[in-house]
Amino acid sequence: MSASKSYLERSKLHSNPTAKAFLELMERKKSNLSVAADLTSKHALIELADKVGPYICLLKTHIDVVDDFDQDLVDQLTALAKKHDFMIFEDRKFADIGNTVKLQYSSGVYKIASWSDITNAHTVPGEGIIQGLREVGLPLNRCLLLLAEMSSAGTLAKGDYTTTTVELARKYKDFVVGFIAMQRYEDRDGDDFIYMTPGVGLDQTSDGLGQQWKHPREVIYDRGCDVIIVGRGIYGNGRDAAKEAKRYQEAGWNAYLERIK
Ligand code: 6AU
Repeated sequence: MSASKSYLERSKLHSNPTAKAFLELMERKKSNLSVAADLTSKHALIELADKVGPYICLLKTHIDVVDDFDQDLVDQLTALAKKHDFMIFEDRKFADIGNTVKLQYSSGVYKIASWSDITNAHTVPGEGIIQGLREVGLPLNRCLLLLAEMSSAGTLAKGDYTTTTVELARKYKDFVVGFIAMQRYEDRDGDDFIYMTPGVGLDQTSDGLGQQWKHPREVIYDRGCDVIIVGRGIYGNGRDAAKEAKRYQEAGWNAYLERIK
């Protein structure tokens, strides 16, 4: 079972080069924390990335909410990724037919494929969405997460939808390296997917808009997921982001050590 192995052991056997590098990075940095940097100004986003950089394995962006987006923002974020040793995940949640997502991933204002190591997609359109993204992403050594479940109340991503999404991931293992999920699924035929879980908070359980927050230990230890994705728990309500990031890093890492013991 991949859940009981260390990130380092898993990295040695992983066939996707980006997933391999990501698992190595997690072990090297002792971090399974991804910060969801949902900020609308370039300056604030860069400042947050620099503050939390030492504690994270992955910076998650919603680049289309930034009012003053420009190429310099991308250049600065990629420089910070080098400086602090983290990867970048643009949480684009692609959801269209293969041909359209190819254009959305490669082109337009954001040119996501040119800078984002990891991105994600819904499987509503069927496997064409994976094929389209894969044509763009694979030659650039990018990789994809599928949204198998969501953290929000009343989500429709459950049951057969989740099961079929996992089947699709198995079919395109060279490009699909994991899931946005609320729990780890059973491994089959040497599966080693990376499970990233949003909806994580130490101090609050909901936001009044459907988001549901769980404790890092519940996510990593009880539910067997690999990465905690934390947004407002770290930068919300005027919090000291560096201090909070350290707190979440420790909570996530201790739960992981307990799991692989
Ligand atoms: O910690 P929060 O609630 O401030 O931020 C959670 C982040 C947001 C959401 O867009 C994202 O996680 N998210 C996702 C992702 C990562 O795909 C899926 C989901 O089901 N729930 C969720 O909150 O940036």
